[in-house]
Amino acid sequence: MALSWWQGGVVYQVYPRSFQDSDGDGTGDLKGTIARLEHLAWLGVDAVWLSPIYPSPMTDFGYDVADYCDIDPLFGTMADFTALRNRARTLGLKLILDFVPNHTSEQHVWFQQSRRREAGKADWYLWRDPAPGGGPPNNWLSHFGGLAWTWDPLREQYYYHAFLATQPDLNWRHPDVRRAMTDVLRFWLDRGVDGFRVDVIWLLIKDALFRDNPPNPDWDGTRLFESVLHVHTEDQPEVHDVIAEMRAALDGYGDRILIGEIYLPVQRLVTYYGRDGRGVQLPFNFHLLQLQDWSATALADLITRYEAALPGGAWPNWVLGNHDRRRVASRVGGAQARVAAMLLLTLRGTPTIYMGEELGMRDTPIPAADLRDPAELRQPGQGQGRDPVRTPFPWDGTAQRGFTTGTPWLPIGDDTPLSGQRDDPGSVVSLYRRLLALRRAHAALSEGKIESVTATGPVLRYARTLEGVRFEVALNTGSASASVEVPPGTVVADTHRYDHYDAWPASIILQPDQGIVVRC
Ligand code: TEU
Repeated sequence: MALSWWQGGVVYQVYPRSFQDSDGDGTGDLKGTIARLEHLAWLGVDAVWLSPIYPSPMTDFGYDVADYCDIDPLFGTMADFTALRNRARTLGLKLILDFVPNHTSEQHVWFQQSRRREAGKADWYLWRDPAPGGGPPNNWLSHFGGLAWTWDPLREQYYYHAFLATQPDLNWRHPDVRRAMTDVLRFWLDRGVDGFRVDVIWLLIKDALFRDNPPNPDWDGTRLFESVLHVHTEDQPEVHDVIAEMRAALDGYGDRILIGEIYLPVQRLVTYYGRDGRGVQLPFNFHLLQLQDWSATALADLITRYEAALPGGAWPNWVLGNHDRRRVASRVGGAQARVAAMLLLTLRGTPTIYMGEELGMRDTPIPAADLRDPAELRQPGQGQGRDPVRTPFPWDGTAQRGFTTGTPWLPIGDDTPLSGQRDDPGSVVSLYRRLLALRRAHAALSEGKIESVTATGPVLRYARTLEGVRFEVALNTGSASASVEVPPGTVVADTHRYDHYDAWPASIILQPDQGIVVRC
């Protein structure tokens, strides 16, 4: 079957603040990103997703949008955006923007009008009177700690914010809000954007009766946000109606996509493909990223459960990291990160690579004085901090790793820079390039079936097949060697070697943390 670009291709997430600075202010920008897009083409990915670049007070680093239809001066201008789009096209890269529809910045004109009950926007946000006995309307909590309600002395009501008080939630039950936000999609579609990663799409609709969330019986008493079960503030049935309206905005623009950010169990996650496939084409599958037990058994179970849960015609996807979660090399260790890369790039479905994964980047320790992330500053010591996963990309061995000529907005880690890996066939980036090239060369890997998913001791096995072509993948998730039986064939990828070699019919001994792909 002819795959769409977002099915056969590989997505690469750029966190623009940390990718490349062009003007020496220590923060990445669009001109810098343009200068580095060649890296993505060299690596062999097919689409670039940019975290938000819109005007923003940056209280949540751009996820507090003050104007959905412009570029923040920190990153550049609309002309820079156009240049970036054109450069991406020249390099054969699709362009995906981050769309942040759940909430705006409190500095957005819409919120200022709403708090003054002006311009028909009185109900564009979630305003409530105090509870009968005074205080917040209910017990809803912020992802970033504390209550999700803030009193506005001007309007003399509380407003709801799932995140910071500077990020008031829009009222997605209001048709004018939905209309305004689909206009935003068309604004960028008209300017050549190929798709959107939709921020917190599973949170868009809240309970119409504003009922208290029930207590979490398993709460361990640490993070307040986990003290309740968020049954009235996420995954509401009506959300699929508003997603279908978003999806409809893409109609008429050709092969454009929505990727939904959704942190839900598999059985709920797959409902976001929507009724009759009118949901998002790719509900982000974060289950590799969240897997606590990185073992062959747990991985085999996850792959099997996810594949079985997919509705007919739904296209899978896999992710190892993003700008909010610990880096995979820090979660599973540097050696296993190579195995994780082979897993990500040989599973069935669209992979998304988070910038720096291809270098084996680890979480960067951040001195307390340099912490920037409100998720950490408001919940200190609770493992919510994201600064360590957002540090600048190390391009070369110069003082600031080629990222900036100024002082970087976050400290730069000690990972081996690209310049130290490019020409080393045994490096992590060379492994990524080989695996990406293998995917691109063989439809069995980009679109083939996945079958025979098994775990034998520490070894995860599965096959990818299409029209008589078969690849066997064997991944040793353990720290001891393990023998595996593979059919006669050629090892075409190996986490520990970069040449092709014969796979004998007898058993192969996989070294600890070794993975192989055999063309049978
Ligand atoms: O993250 C939403 C989300 O999943 C939160 O739980 C997030 O993981 C947060 O880091 C919790 O500490 C999206 C964006 O990816 C994130 O960067 C934003 O801060 C957030 O929404 C608000 O827009």
